[in-house]
Amino acid sequence: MIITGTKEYFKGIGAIKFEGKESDNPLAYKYYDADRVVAGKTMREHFKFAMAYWHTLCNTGGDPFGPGTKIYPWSTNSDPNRAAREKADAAFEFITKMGFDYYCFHDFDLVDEAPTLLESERRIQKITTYLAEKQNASGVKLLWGTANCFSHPRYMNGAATNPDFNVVARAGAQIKIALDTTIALQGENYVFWGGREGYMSLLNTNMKRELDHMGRFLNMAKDYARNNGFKGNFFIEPKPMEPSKHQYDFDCATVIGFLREYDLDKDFKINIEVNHATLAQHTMQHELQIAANAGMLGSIDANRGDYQNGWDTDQFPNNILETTEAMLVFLKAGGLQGGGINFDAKIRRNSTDLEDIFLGHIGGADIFARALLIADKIRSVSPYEELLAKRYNSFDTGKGRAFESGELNFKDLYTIAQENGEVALQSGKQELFENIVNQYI
Ligand code: XLS
Ligand code: NI
Ligand code: NI
Repeated sequence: MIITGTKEYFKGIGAIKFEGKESDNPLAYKYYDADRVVAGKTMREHFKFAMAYWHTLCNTGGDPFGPGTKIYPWSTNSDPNRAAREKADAAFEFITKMGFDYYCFHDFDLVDEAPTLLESERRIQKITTYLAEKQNASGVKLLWGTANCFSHPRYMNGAATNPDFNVVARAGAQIKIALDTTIALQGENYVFWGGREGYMSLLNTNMKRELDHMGRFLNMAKDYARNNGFKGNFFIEPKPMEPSKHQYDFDCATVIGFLREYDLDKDFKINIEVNHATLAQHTMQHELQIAANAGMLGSIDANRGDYQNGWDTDQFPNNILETTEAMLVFLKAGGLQGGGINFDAKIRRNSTDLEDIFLGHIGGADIFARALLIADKIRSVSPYEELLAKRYNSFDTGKGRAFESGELNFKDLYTIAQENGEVALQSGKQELFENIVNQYI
């Protein structure tokens, strides 16, 4: 059901429907068929597609070389509380027209930050009440909430890792309010992306102390939320750099080590973003696999980077090969734990039609749907899984099996190798694996 406010913002665009790949209608899904069952679940259940408030409703396209190019018809009101309600109306109109079930936000995406903490809290409480009504009316849910502890100048040296305790306390207050908001809106998860938790120069940084502070801070946040009824997951979103030169949540492997060191691994999982993976010199599928290995594959921020220029360009996903390889890991891991697919992506600065916001999201949903169908086929009808298992079958029986179950000692390896003589080469068959993927695309 489409939910508009008093004003319809996306006039002329109705519900986006599945029409199949033969359709020429740009405002229709070609592959995302929400109720189609793939590998035992509907596409809707697999993905839990979410709209990101910040890119979709707040970002007007400014870059270091010029101001925003988009004039959005919502949030032009000079009263911040009214502007927030208009933005929420636009948000729910968009989400329900897309047929998505979820959204995500930072605290100050919802409403502009006020001059004082108290006034900010009041503004957030007001818009929270309004959002709760919109959620009830539409059935749309909050996938995750978070706090923007990186834009305001006070956080220039970090939030939880700031060398000044007073800034750490301020970040704590802000995150307490963001947690209250997430709990009030029955948010299913809460995200920490440490935009400025890191450093610009190690010369002026006590790294050990800053990491200890972050560990303590996250434990305090977790305890507060748990004591106030939050049952969902906490996610850390790794990113190696930008805006800091070096960020502490560098990549999945680093985050897992951190969570285990500070005793947070039972409550925290990982929110993995495509463009952050590539900034860390990894593929998305590598990051998903690392998280899955640790049982921490929580959620996905879907976008894509630019393979020529490198930075966090947050473009809508459209790389079928990359997404198919990601979906192979996704399916094998049994999907996401608590999270969903949040489009942390923005249309280009020169994409200035309101329709472009729809086109970006439709393309993103379609690429995931298509990749899921392909990955499911590869796994269920091609020889892929069998070929992969075959590479390891020397561990399934005999000495290999004894090794895996810990029944051999190091000297046993020596004896076995002496008896074997030179080993025969086993081809890795990479080209065959690649051809199978291509065949099913
Ligand atoms: C920025 C991050 C941010 C998080 C939420 O690079 O992706 O948008 O997802 O704070
Ligand atoms: Ni993100
Ligand atoms: Ni990002």
